[in-house]
Amino acid sequence: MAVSDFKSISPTISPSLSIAIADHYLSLPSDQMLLTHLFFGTNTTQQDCLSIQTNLEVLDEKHFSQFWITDQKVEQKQYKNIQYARSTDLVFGQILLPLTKQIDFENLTAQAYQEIFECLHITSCDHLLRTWNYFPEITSHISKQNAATRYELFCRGRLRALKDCQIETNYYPAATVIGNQTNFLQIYFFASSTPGIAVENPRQTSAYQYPVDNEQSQPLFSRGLLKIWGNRTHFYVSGTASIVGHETQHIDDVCAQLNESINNVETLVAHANDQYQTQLNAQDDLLYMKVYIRNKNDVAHIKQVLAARLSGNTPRVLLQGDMCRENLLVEIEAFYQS
Ligand code: 3EB
Repeated sequence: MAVSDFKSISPTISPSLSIAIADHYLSLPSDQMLLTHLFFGTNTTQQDCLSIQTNLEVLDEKHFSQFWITDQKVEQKQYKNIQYARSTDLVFGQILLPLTKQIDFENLTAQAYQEIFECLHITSCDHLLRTWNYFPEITSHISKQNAATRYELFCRGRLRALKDCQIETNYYPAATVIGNQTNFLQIYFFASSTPGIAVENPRQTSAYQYPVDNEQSQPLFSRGLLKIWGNRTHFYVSGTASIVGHETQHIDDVCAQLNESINNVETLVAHANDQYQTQLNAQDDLLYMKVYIRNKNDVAHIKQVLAARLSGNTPRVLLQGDMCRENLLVEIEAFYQS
């Protein structure tokens, strides 16, 4: 969306919510407010709103920022370890917790999600729509005695907090979980006062039904979350990898993995349209695609696949990140807006 399009967002339907991709500072019309600014790479923070950096290396030398714009008045607040921005019907927040070698990562994750749910409760925005989760050593085993990886401990902590807090929704948010190279657990999240619609992918086993050794480590997320904001449709697609059923496909072939991941996203969009009478176009309504790449050497191959599969002007950002399964080389995240 061009910056000049902002004025066309209907202010009569409240709340309006629109995401713009830009590489520079934005000045908005007086009836529009920034809920948050998300940036990747070394872009500078935006001073007048909640400004969130994702500490993953950008592999295609481009600045990439998202601006979340609403017509509701926005306030910035803090709750325990959470910095958040809120309007009457929207909350965007971030929790950052330092890691130490001895830390119990399951407990830390449970604490983080507990604080998130408390924050949603006090803001009356109980419907968690989307989360992004980043932490180091995602596939490391915690100790020789413990077969669980950090990712599994993350899943257990998240599940425990979800069960304990008994939040009033009957679906899971869309989510991304990616390994970073920092010393922090970073979670940022988006919630609203009204529910969205969870969409599953007919090509994939629902993650909350994966066959797992321990049901306490079930990954609780939805493949995609559909949300109507007035005259706009948003579709938040979770981190999506080369998984069909519940099994990784195309081991050691990064191009085939990326093609399979895009097939998964396109199937999910078609399924959402079928089930909920939305009219999302899998190419034209794609606001951006984020691509998490395990090995930096794969960037040239990744770019070739993206050139073949996405329309030329769709913003994309390539980030170094680790997947939760060792055999996954790439994972994508899509955001639709129409
Ligand atoms: C997968 O499909 C890949 O645990 O919240 C992707 C997105 C993945 C979110 C999560 C995990 C999560 O299972 C991994």
